[in-house]
Amino acid sequence: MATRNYGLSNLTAGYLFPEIARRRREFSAAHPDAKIISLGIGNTTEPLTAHIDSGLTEGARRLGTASGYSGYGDEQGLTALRERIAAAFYGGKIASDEVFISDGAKCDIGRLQLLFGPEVEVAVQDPSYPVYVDGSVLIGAAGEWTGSGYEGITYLPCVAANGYFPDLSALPEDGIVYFCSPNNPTGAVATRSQLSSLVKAATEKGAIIIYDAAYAEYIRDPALPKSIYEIEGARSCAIEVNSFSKPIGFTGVRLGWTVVPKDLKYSGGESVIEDWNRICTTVFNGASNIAQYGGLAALESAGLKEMRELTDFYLGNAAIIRAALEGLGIACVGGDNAPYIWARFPGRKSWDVFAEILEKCHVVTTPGSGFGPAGESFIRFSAFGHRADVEEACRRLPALRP
Ligand code: PGU
Repeated sequence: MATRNYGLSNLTAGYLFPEIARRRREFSAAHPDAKIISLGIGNTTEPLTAHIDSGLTEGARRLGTASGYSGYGDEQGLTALRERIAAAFYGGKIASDEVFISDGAKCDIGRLQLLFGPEVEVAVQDPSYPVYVDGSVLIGAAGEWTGSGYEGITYLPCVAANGYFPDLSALPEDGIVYFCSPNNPTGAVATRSQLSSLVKAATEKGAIIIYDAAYAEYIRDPALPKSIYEIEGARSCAIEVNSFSKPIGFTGVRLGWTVVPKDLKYSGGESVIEDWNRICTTVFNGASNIAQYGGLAALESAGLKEMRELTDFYLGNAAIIRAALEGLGIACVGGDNAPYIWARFPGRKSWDVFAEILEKCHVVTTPGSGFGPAGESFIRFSAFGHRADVEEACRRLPALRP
């Protein structure tokens, strides 16, 4: 019999979000009348906006014509979309042939790990999106589970005491560091000077930054950077991953992109972009052409306006949730430049608070410990939801009072 990939058996539990869904189903089965509201997984809820929808439907219709049909396309994506992304988000800092279109940020995060292999040293913000650690475990780069984390992963605590920005002195030599801003789950956005210190530390240590900007379009403070490439020196130490999921509701449509600058080299001097091109052409066959037509529409002026309105809507939800929590005396951060609120329940276990909120309020949340050891005693509230559901969930939250 074929043997199992050790990385799979080395995972400590199921992936966080299916586990939450399982607990929700269990509760639902025991309480069939409960009207459960999900503020758990960050999944978009509002319909596609008109202009972007017309880009998608027009793209699909074109496939039904002799002149408009297309099959496999360039694995790197439509040239027009690569050009539009370079122009809309990177203001001259990135060339269109450094933009690789994908079927989403999560899928690219998985494939990016192929660049580095099992020997690479990995650092993550703690807490952070669980795919960085779980993906590292899968490729055998995480070492053994110690009971509170993986021995081969450098956890960089991002907590109130350090303003949710890590101490970078622990960054491993010649390793990789996953950095997400706005951060999932804390909602913290790194400032320009903080990102400059990250680029400086990575350059000094020979580390490559994998910068996840999936929530960049939620940034409202104009002083905060939306891309790592706004920082001098980032072209030679950073890869950036991004997505259409959260800004335009393409969580189900599936479309994202990754930027790999030509200046980026491994410690041995080899070109990273050439390897990324090799990976994309070998184990990826390009993003859906229909999705890419939707992406093109999103980056026209009408689409960009819709993107702003949609992200404003979810940020409106975030403000409602944060006000409700603070009204109950629960300390929280986030929600102003990100669609997540990070709420603190001192002295409690995250999964216990998760269970209490589900039982008393019939609201699904995400336990902070699922994002790393420093997430213990926190709960993440997602702002993705219909307005009426968010308001109803907030009306129920006072049941949490002891
Ligand atoms: N990057 C970050 C930081 C994310 O939070 C998410 C989704 C993604 C990437 C995924 O982007 P795609 O382009 O759609 O692949 N995070 C959600 C959904 C959970 C999940 O497993 O992806 C969340 O609730 O954290």
